[in-house]
Amino acid sequence: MHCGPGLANGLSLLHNARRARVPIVNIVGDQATYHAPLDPPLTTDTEGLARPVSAWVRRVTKTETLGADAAVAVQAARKPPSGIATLILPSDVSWNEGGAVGAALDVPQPAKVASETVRDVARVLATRSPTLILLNGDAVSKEGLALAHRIAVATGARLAAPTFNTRLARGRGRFSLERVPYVVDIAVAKYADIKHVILVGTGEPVTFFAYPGKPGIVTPKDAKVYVLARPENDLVDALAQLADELNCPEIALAEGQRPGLARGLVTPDGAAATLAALMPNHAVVIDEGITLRDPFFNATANGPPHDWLGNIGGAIGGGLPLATGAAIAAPNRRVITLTGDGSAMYAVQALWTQAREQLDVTTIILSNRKYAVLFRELDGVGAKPGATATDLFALERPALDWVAMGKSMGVEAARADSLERLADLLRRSFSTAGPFLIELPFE
Ligand SMILES: Cc1ncc(C[n+]2csc(CCOP(=O)(O)OP(=O)(O)O)c2C)c(N)n1
Repeated sequence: MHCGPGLANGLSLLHNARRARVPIVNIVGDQATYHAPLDPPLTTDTEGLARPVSAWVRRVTKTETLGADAAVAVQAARKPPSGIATLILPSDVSWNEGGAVGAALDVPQPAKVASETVRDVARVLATRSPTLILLNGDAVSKEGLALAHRIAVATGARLAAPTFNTRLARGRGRFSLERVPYVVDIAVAKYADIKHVILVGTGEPVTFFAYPGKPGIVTPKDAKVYVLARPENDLVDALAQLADELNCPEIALAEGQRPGLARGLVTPDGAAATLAALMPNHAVVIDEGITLRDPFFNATANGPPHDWLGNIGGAIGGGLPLATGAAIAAPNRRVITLTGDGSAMYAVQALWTQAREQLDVTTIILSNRKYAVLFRELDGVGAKPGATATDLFALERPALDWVAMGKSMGVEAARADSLERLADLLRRSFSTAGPFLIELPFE
């Protein structure tokens, strides 16, 4: 990143990466050591900007130590539960002679959970009183999910992922998992009978915002909370230990029916079924669908195997850049981005990177031409939108032309006004290398 202001430009999405515990070494080039005191225009408190999103921050001061400092940055980023290591690199430190390659440093393995903790949690589950097991991180990998389902079947416990997940293994061959509903009243009603909550790599189910007169945690106040494992622990091992402790039998995976193609007018359920019917094996789905995300999540549960990457930090605009990163990291997998039209505007230049790098990304713009969720949020606090709020949350004055937007950045793009057309465009994109954008209008 380019000095403090360049870092500032990325902060909201680095916030998401921090919340998702993504290991990142973030190199911020900065003014030369002897130039900074002259107060040139890009001078700012770079460390101060970096700190809230970083697990580790260091300004390199000597060329001789640069290699070793970089090795510490890699180690800091990967140390469980992993995070962002920011390495600030003044230009003279970088251009001077005398740099040396630093030796790679050991990265500790995630700590295993103590057997007493496993026994305590097993005792709770053995009572068979209504229990919710909340899972995230590696606990929602294919392996983690299989273990969690064994435990659930043997004990009658219910399973859920938080409303927003870092990366969830889904589709054929994986046990499915529901998410804690976003809407407070729905979530509260769903978990009203829960007596125990067991946390595996996540925190309690906190609502996105406060709402007057409503709880901030959706499980009942008197439910007892137990931590089986923290994010920095070996979560799959913790579940394996628990399954052993409870002698949970092996279970078979019951496969659901893959949705078929839907026809006619574009509806959320129809579009979701069409995507589930056509998506290729081992796709990576990026979920920034905001108010339209649930139908896609539900329909794809019985689709081919895929990974589902959510926006765990809540800062919108991460969808297109996250897709760009995923496509670079997994070049043999199709990346499918589901994004609200409002969210897609925040870092729309990621499309240009996708074109430049010829990344296999299919972007589906869920174009409802408004910030729909903000109307729901207003309703949640008991406010009625007046003319100003209604106008402010509308994305219609002027309307966004997503086909032109994609093409202007070198991404082939088309609009799907029917589900048949959506199916045609998806087929075309999935069988052609490089990025493609589909504008999908919703009422
Ligand atoms: C960085 C950031 N800015 C603003 C917000 C507030 N915000 C949350 S959702 C949203 C609008 C999303 O609109 P869109 O992507 O079109 O989805 P829709 O609500 O229409 O489904 C806004 C502005 C936020 N969460 N993060």
